[in-house]
Amino acid sequence: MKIYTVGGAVRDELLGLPLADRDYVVVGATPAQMIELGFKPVGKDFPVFLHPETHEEYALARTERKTARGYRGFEFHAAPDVTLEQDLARRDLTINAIAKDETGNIIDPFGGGADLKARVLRHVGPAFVEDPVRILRVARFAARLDFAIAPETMRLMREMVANGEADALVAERVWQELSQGLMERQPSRMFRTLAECGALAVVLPELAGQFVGAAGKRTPAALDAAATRGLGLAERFALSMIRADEAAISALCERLRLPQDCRELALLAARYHADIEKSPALQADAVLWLLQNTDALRRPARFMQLLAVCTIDALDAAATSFPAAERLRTALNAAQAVDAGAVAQANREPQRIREQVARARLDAIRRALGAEQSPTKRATKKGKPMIELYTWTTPNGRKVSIMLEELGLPYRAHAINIGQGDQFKPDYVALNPNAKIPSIVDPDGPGGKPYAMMESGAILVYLAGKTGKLLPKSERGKYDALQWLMFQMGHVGPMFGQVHHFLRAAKEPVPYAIERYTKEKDRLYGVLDKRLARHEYLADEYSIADIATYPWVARYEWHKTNLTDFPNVKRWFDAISARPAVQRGMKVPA
Ligand SMILES: N[C@@H](CCC(=O)N[C@@H](CS)C(=O)NCC(=O)O)C(=O)O
Repeated sequence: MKIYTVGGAVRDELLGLPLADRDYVVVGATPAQMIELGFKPVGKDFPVFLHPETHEEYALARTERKTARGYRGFEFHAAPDVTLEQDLARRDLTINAIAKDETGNIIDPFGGGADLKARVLRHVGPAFVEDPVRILRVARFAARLDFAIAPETMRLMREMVANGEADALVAERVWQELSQGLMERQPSRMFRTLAECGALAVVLPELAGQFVGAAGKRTPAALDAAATRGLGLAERFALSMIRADEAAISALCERLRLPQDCRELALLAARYHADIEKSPALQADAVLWLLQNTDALRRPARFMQLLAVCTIDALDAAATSFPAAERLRTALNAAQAVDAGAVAQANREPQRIREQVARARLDAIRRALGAEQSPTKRATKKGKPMIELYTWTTPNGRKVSIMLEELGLPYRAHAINIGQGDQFKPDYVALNPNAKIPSIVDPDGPGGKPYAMMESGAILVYLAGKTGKLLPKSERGKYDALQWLMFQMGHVGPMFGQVHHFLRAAKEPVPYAIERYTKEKDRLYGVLDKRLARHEYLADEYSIADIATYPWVARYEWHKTNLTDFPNVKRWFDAISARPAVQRGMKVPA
């Protein structure tokens, strides 16, 4: 019986790298002999034993025969007559097929030593194509060692992809290799190698877009910078998909069964990195909004990970400071320092506790960030273009003032008193052919030219498009929001409006109309309540659908609704009422 050290331990020793686990091959032994020597059998598919004292792995020399597609489709043959060379021949790369005997002699039948010197990853033999995991392993070794890939090996990898061999890769093996590769010194090399052989588009199609075009320059550099700075796996994975669609991130996480922390951070980074990057320009209320939406107050450690991801994304490896992260850390510290328990105790109206805590946090952030002026004033000083809003103290008007406040866009409100007939004046009808409020004029409209708009729903969609905010970024989320926005425009607004008219403004009581529209209004509350029982907001995240619906529900006393009859609507209503921007928007025009 002869024992050899093999694989990574020999390779790394020759490279002068620190030693990880040692693996051994035993030639000329039977399982019974191993057990007699006190080794513990552990291999399920082929004979592997643990040393009785060191617990290191000792495998009997074996050969392999391909029997089916995929990395499981092998039959093993282990017997005392299998030679060391035969065992080494079944390995993937020459640099992994070097052995060392007990006296320190190197056995290198495939030229692994020369390839180590030349810094080349080269396959051992034609059997390489039999295991698709090898494509991922080569890519991972490229990330680890920064070796070139031998052209003949790259050719084989391309053939494997073209033959559909890579389709047989199972999820857990993909993530196992991907996660190890991400933690290597130069993760970008893994993705470049996979892209070069065509495997990226097949095995990780959701990621492929991140390594071409403009993203293709930024993502690899950011990943390598993350490695230089020693960031963790969740951060590196988030960086690899930071510019991907949220639906693509979810699909990849689902398919490869990624750990929750990786999934959560990747989704947060994709959704909020642009806001975080722009955050130095945000007012205190928008900063609080950002902290709340990223759940920073409850999960500060995860928020720090998010800031680390955004910092790397915004910088190249050499730069050291990212003021946005500094400012958000300051804001988070200030908000965390607010004693929510004390605020709650000092409050006589329990239903207002959330609002009061939010206000206390806002004040703390404002103080910590230094006194800030309102967006309107700031913009005026700097001479930025201002949106003109023509509105009145009604739900349709308030949708737009809330939206403008949420966005922090500079605007000027003009009161169009619809009770006095201002909406019919020719100047106004020139802006809004339907003679209703609200309307806006954006001096910096499409193509940089002034643009006038009517219809509150369309205005909300326009402002969301202009700023990239308050309309979910995922395809699904966007259409969810648009459905509920249309539901508000087509049902909630018109029907609640009829109830208000017949209960408060009709020249004579019309019981039939009151009954008809009240019933319909209650039915609509039921629809909203059901939706909100399963979703925090109408489209999962706070959006223009909520902004459109909120001011109509805020008139619950006008249409004689007891919100406690619709507990989910009430929960949603209270949450939105606590938003400082909503409170400001509801007071426009003053
Ligand atoms: N669908 C329009 C409805 C606008 C609308 O009905 N506005 C009402 C105030 S909430 C109005 O201007 N009423 C004056 C009138 O009818 O003469 C929108 O959402 O913008």
